[in-house]
Amino acid sequence: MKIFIYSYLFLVGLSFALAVNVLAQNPIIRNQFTADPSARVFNGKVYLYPSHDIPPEKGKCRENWFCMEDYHVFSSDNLVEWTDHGIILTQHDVPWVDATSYSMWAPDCIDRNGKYYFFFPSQAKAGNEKRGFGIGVAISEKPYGPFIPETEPIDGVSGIDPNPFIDEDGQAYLYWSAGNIYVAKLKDNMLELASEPKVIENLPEKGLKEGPYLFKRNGIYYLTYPHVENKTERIEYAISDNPLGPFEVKGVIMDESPNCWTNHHSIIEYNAQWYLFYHHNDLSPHFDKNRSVRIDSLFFNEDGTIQKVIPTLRGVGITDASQKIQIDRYSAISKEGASIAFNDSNNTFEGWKAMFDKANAWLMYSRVDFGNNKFKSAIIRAFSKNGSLIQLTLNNEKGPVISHVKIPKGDTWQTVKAPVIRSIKGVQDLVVMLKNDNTAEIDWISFE
Ligand code: FUB
Repeated sequence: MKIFIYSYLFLVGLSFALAVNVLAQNPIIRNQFTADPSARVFNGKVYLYPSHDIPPEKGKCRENWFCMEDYHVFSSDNLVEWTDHGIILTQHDVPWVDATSYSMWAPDCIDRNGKYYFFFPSQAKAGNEKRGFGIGVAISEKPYGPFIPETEPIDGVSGIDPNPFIDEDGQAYLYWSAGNIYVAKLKDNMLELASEPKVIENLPEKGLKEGPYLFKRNGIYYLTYPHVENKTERIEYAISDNPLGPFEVKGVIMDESPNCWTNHHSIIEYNAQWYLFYHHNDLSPHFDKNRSVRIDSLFFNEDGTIQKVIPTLRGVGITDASQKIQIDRYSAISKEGASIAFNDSNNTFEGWKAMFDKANAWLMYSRVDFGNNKFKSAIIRAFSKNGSLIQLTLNNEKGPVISHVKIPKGDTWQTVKAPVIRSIKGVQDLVVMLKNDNTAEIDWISFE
């Protein structure tokens, strides 16, 4: 296979240059749009291979449609701090891809014999006999790239949303979608089909099905897929005792979500907990083709069926009390008087703030690690026109008070400090409550 040395050298440089840390709840990546998350555990770490949505520019992308030029990869060992390893592949690096199409849609990655195979769909160049969406493979020695693309897409496959799976006996399979969901065996080289593609039968007949993701647990093959049963996509699953089926539809993993037509997901087990990675348009509320990846925990029933996952803002993981605790990513909220809004609606990447406008309104943020009684002060970045009093408690709104923070009246944001008045140990839920009737806005809370 032809190797593109120049692309390789360029990507090596880029991978180092762009390695930065991002810290997040849901959505987990806050400095760019990310979608279609394929999460994988490689060498004890979680690697996330999402699509990279960008706002469609006139003359570049179709108006009001997906616009996707390249892929980044992210990694984490706690699901809270994510390292962006930079761009691993762009449409300009792939010989068969129409580099004016901005169609680098949902990818996935798998390892075999020390190599990482990155599967991605895109529009083939005009004149290519495999016009339309093809699925290509790019190979790397490392999970974070650089990835070297094959010169041609996989023969015999047309469609999107590739999902490779290797069974315990070493046989590899490729799932993908093109209205229906298809499967074929892959040869050991992971680059060619080893069987004729077949449509997976017994899935719902009506409504688009796409984004297949197959995993195996306790001998059961779970085929999970977004499906439009009503208006927008919801995530469903079917099970089988054979990766080629027949599958039996078992239920819904995540209901339709408001505002975002697509959902696309992956499911992994990491440190003895199962997680659902999925997307929503949190950072682009008025345009659902600019999406953001979220994570929530997923649980199985004893009989192997999957419990429905309710999307949360809080997401997963534990937040260190010395970090900026973004309480707008709350786990629970009072019935009245508390809400959230963007810090800057013209630049949603600035994140959110919590707003209180009624005495005793509160927000609860779960799983904050206070260590061993090491914090002496609470710090709040807040804004209050007429001055307000904020009370911090543990566990619930009536729980033990740990601090009272007086926010002086003012016309700008202020960072205010107040003493912690009791010993706090371990992982606790933090409750933030407004104690007077003046309004207050809070950007974040931290402890030192
Ligand atoms: O990201 C583009 C397309 O939207 C994906 O291929 C689908 O699964 C849907 O999420």
